[in-house]
Amino acid sequence: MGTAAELNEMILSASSVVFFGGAGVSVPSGIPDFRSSTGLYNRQFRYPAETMLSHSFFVHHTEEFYDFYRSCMLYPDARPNAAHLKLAELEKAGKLSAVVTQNIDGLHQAAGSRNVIELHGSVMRNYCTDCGKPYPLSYILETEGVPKCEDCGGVIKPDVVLYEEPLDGDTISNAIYEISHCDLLIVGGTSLSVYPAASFINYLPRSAKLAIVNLSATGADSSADLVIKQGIDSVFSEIQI
Ligand code: CNA
Repeated sequence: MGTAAELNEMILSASSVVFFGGAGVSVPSGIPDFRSSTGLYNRQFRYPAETMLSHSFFVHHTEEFYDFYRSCMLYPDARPNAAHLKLAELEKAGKLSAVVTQNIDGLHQAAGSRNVIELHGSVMRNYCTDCGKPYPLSYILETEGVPKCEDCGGVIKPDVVLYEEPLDGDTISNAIYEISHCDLLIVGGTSLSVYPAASFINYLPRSAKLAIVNLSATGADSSADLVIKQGIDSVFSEIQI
């Protein structure tokens, strides 16, 4: 099994690193992932979590969507952990060109990362589905039931990609551009089971290296140059540049 020291060597030898991450990155910050034993998909709700996070559920059961969303998807007190902070440091040092994330929690930006490509949107942004007026996360937290637009009364929707919804085209292009121009891709805290996001790592050039930091096995382990099955925060806290 790979070690943080080996990852450190790979980072030092690389000239352009991209990080591709998922919910596991924020688990040490206290935000549950989906597919771990403690994840949301293993908890009992009236409807399956995947159903409640679908576009049709948002449209037809908006009140229940917001019950689930406020209680299980919003963590306003969560703070960046060692992984978020080290990635921001690597970018500042000119080593890392982008963080491509499936996360919606805004913790990479809170840690200081600038080029964050959010494949699935962000809970920080919300908008009126009728007039488009933007609303901050605080508006969702301060209101009860279905949040409505102050100007037109329209239903407000989080700028989060729900199941059945397409990913934004420019965001896909940016992610693919960054991955296809790096010489080291670090994949971390993701089961690589949500598509199309997981397929973007296939744009990594053949000459580039692939490192995976994930507690459980992923479908890309066999093609990786390094696989570390440890907590992502402890691995990144050992990286020194
Ligand atoms: P997932 O399918 O739940 O997989 C998470 C992976 O992280 C699993 O393979 C775990 O083994 C691994 N993992 C958990 N804890 C750690 C840790 N401390 N160190 C290393 N690895 C760990 O989540 P994915 O991101 O792969 O799936 C994509 C979904 C999850 C996206 O659509 C996200 O929007 C969604 N999601 C995001 C958040 C968030 O923004 N923080 C939280 C929950 C779900």
